[in-house]
Amino acid sequence: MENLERFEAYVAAENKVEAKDWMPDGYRKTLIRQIAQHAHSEIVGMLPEGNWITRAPSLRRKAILLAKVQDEGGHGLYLYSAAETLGVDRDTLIDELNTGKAKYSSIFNYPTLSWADIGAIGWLVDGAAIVNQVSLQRTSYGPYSRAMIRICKEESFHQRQGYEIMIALAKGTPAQKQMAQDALNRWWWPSLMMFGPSDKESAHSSQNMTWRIKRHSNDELRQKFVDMSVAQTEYLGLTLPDPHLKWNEERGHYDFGEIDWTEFNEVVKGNGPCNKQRVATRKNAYDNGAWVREAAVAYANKQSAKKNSAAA
Ligand code: BYC
Repeated sequence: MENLERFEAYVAAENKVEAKDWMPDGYRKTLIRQIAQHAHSEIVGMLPEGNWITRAPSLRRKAILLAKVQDEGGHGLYLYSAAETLGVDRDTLIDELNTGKAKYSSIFNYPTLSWADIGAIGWLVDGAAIVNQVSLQRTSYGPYSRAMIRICKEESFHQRQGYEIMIALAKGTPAQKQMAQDALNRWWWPSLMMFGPSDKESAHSSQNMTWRIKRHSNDELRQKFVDMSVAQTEYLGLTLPDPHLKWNEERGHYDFGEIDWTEFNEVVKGNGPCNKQRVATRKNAYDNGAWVREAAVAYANKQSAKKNSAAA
């Protein structure tokens, strides 16, 4: 049996591929692409929320938001480590992000204009991320799958903290309810875009589903997210900004309006409201942190020199 055939039978039987196993070049390449984009999304995802840490409305809210943003940094680290097991080094990946070559999720190129946006991000953005990532826990590449299991545990806490903010606002004063509705209006459509292009347009889905990297298509996951969000919105007493949203008895799902794919493509190409600001902020943070990296390397070198001279 050829390597490729054996590999495909192995993943089709729900076995996990590990770093040292033989894998097709295309499998390695697409995994590096997806995991790196995911890692970048986690650390760029810290920025819109980080914007509100100093302005959180109470100490409790500030402590929770700080913990959440720190979790995203941790998710980035798990994912960069998973990518490194495939033979790419972290400096290369970070360089691609800092020079604007790498992709990361479109969602993080929108601004956070009010405190309600922090609620909407937790509820919708982390909510959409969970729908996608729960399915990725069963991805065929072992290190990615294990990172996903840890990440999903934290994401569900993130989703609940966002929904709790939305409850407080939606059940608060009329002005607070209006803030919540405004945030929902602005974040709903970009959240649906997180699942990627429609199945007809998705370049990687078919191959990656055969290799069990992706377990569900972009449209399947998007539909699942829409279906679960409707009842959550009703509970809040808010309205989803989609006049075409309607239960379809025959399909057993909600029908919904067309996504603005022109907007999606522009944001992915780098022309969203905050793309330039996000990349510049990451690059500054990296440049300003150079002394920390140098100090850490110098310390590690000193420790190993000490060990070597003690052994000699
Ligand atoms: N934004 O063939 P397709 C999070 C790109 S959550 C930008 O369907 P694939 C977080 C795609 O990369 C967000 N680009 O691709 C949550 C491809 O470009 P290239 C991160 C997008 O890979 C809360 C092209 O379009 N989650 O981190 O089969 C707080 C064609 O697409 C987007 C993940 O990354 C987009 N929305 O499917 C903090 C989950 N959608 O590479 C952080 C892991 C598509 O050919 N990733 N593109 O140039 C995935 O599950 C899949 O990569 C996707 C796309 C479903 C996103």
